[in-house]
Amino acid sequence: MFAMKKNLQGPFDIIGDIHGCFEECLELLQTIGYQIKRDEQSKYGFQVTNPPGRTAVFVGDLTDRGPNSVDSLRLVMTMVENEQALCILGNHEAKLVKKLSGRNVQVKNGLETTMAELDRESATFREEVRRFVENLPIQLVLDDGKLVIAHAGLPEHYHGKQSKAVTSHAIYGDVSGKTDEHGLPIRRDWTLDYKGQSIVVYGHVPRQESYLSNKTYGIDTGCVFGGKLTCLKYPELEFVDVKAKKIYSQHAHLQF
Ligand SMILES: [Mn+2]
Repeated sequence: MFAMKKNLQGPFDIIGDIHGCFEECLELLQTIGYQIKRDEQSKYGFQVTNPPGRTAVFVGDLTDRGPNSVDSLRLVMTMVENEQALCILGNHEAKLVKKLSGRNVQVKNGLETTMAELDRESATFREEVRRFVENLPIQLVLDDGKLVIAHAGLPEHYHGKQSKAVTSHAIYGDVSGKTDEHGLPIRRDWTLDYKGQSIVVYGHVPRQESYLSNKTYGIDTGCVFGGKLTCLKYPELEFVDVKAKKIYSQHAHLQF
């Protein structure tokens, strides 16, 4: 699915890959002015008040590896349902929807933590998650086209386009199918020859620090690996981050 929301002009608070780091997500949102309460009466268990005029945007990979994927889902589902946030599809959601649809996927690379949590939830909630994830767009074109958001980023010729190649790049990045000695995919840095006018914001590639390259902003700062969770404020283009409370998962290359 694809979402053209050029008329939405922000301001936005774009949040990097959560991967089940619910506590850090809560702390980050509260730091930037969101009020969040647990509320048993509301559909997904939370009540959120945004700072005036602002909309949150989640870049995908909400779940897997971290300690609390279910509350991460409940919070984001609340905010999306109430039009307080937008969320796009990450590769971990792409796999989750396959699993929840009964397709044969390998339950590894963190999916085992999410499935263990979801197995303790009701069948109704699992179905709500499946439907939520199934409907996530793969790219967002916002603010008259001045801002493009995709989980793994997108080169200019894919902005506002729809095809298998666009979907693949948006979810997995510029991958060759080759893996390194740790079994991690080898990706080309597509941002190096980006010459577009639009600002592109993405997650997916965990780094020690957020990464600005030719008007593209990589904001996955490896929270689940013990790094931090980062927000990029738009149009201010200011970063706000909170440190991970612990190392939840080991990354083969990254040390924090
Ligand atoms: Mn990812």
